[in-house]
Amino acid sequence: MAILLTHATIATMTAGYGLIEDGALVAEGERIVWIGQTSDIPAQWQTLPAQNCGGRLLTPGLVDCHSHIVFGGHRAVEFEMRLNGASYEEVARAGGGILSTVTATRAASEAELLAAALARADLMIAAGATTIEVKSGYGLTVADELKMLRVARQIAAHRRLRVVTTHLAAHAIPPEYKGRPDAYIDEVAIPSLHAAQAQGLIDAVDAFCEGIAFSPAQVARLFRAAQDLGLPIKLHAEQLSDLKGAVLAAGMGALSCDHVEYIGADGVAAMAAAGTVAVILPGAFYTLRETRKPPIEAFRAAGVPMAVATDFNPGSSPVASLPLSMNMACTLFRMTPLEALQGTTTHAARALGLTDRGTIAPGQLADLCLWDATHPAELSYRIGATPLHTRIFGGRLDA
Ligand code: DI6
Ligand code: FE
Repeated sequence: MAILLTHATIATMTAGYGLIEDGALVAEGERIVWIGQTSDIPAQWQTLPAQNCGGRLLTPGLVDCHSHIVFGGHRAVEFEMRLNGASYEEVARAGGGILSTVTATRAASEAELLAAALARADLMIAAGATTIEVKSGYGLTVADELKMLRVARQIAAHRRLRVVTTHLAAHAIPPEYKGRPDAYIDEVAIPSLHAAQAQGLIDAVDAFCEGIAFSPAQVARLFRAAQDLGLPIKLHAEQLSDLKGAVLAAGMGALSCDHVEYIGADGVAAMAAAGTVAVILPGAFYTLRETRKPPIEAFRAAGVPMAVATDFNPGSSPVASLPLSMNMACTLFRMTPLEALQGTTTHAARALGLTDRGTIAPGQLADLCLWDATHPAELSYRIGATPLHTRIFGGRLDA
């Protein structure tokens, strides 16, 4: 099956926006086979029934490279606690936070988790996502981490969405391992990693390197086990303090370091040297009313590619929308609308180690978004309204 789109303003996202005015695109099967000017469509495709885009903006389908959408329950009560003055760390230390979601996730059946995750995936799709990353990390036993990962793997069978899964057993220390994080790494994190890889459930390995979670030495041990299995690594680094997780992760060749509000100059330099992507998560910054911003100017100056993601999770970032995250990245962090769109297309794909999406070019997957917009900056500019007109997934328009 082939499709022909005509009269689109195409942001190819190759070299800046890479705008093509009055552009046209042909996809055959899942792939883009031609792009150019509407006036230059090669004869072999001129007879295809054309979808006239009426000048609308066509971008790559958005890529959300950091989410935690498989979980039980919600955390609205904790939201209230924090508004009454408790910090995220205080809530976590009081047994709330991530651990309350762990209790709800352990109690939920696979079918319940899947139904809830699909409802969240629908929100992401409605805001323009065509690829999402989904992490485990609310099970914290071997069996419950595997349960979460099986659910994450099932999402793509039920929705027109590509899903990349990440093992995040090293997300928090469960009550039964309180004060024994090393034992948790040895008895749960590493065994669940081996089992998940053996069952084909994971594409990458992540950890939370923080005072309330795991030390760089513990993370390094897990990452060595990941690399022995041939899996790429990434890290929740420097979200609340500077433990030098980014120096560690970049030094081991990580795909990305995420959050990075508290990163130092050494971390930025290590990421630049390794080509590690900085994943900017303004939804968590906003929700936690953080004040320390990621060093956007330093990343820019060092040439560290920046991605923008939702971090969709029940505690620190209950947001499904990439365009809203782009708006926050611009308004809160002074990223430019071009950087924000690169952050949810080409750089987000790179953060997942993927080169077949995130730009519009022949050979790329025909995952695209057509927007009720004419300039790419409109995607970052609007607040709360998603101007998505039509999503194209694998060369087929959404119904
Ligand atoms: N940092 C975050 O922002 C999420 N995980 C993490 O390590 C929060 C997860 C949660 O609060 O449930
Ligand atoms: Fe996260």
